[in-house]
Amino acid sequence: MRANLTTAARAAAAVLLLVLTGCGTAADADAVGPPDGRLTMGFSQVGSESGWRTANTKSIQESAAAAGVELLFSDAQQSRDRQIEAIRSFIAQRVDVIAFSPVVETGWDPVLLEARQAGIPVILTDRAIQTSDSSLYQSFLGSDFIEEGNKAGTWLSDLYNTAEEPVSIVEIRGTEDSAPAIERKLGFGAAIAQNPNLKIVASASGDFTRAGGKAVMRDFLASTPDIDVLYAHNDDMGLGAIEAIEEAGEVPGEDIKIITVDAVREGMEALIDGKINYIVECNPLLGPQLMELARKIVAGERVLQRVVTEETVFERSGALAALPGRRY
Ligand code: GYE
Repeated sequence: MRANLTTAARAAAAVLLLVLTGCGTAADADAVGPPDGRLTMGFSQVGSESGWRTANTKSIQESAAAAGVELLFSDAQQSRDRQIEAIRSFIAQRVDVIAFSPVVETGWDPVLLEARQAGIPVILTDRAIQTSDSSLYQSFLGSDFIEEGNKAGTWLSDLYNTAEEPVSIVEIRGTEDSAPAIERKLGFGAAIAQNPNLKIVASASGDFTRAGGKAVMRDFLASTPDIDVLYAHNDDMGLGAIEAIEEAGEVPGEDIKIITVDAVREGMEALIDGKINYIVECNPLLGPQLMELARKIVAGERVLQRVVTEETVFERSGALAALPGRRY
């Protein structure tokens, strides 16, 4: 269904969702806050695969400390099974609230039911899940990945709007079955469909890591003639691909135009150096909003079931102006 929704329809659906489910509160009647006043949060992180993730982890840890939240932090190294184990252990420790960034979209209902049965509210951060029962979590805080993909594709369509020849695009996707990989692909595909010259000629997953991006790009360069554009679902994979492109004797940013997502420091530096041409920002600094949501939920206050983070896009001039003030 997601694939067929227009932006307007999605916006309307989001408003409806807020009206219908904006009453998410803690899962059981006695959830009126921790007895000692100090809130304990179990947080299951995806891993440490990228610069974005490093900045996200730091934001969550620093915000917990600043908010006086006791944080039980667990790194799942990109494994759903390890995340489920971590969530079970948070339930066993009777934390006040569980937050997690789901590595993939599916497979969460059983453990979320266990959390509900234990009366522990759950917040999703960063990545969404597919579930038949969205009341299994109280709120989802994170980016609109379809919109991010759309921004990338729209920029490219405009860049080649007078092209008369086919433009060959290769795509390096994020982790298989993860929300950002699925949705960044969808949003990009919808936007480039406006320009019939733009064609994705190869697409593979680089698992959001630099090594993965490099390996995939090496394969593309060996198997796919005349690549014009690389669209990488994050900066790290783009940076790995740049190494492969340079090793093959081509000039990144010139021979092959490069678009990435995230806008972490090293990505922005490559944009300033002309090796990346365009970056769609994805904001990792979710910590302060997460702590605020947790506090409200545990206190039994109403929260929105969807909180979308604000983001922008960068070309070289914007990166030059923004980089000195950036924290990651
Ligand atoms: O873009 C990527 C990371 O889920 C938004 O995960 C996150 C993505 C981010 O590995 O760098």
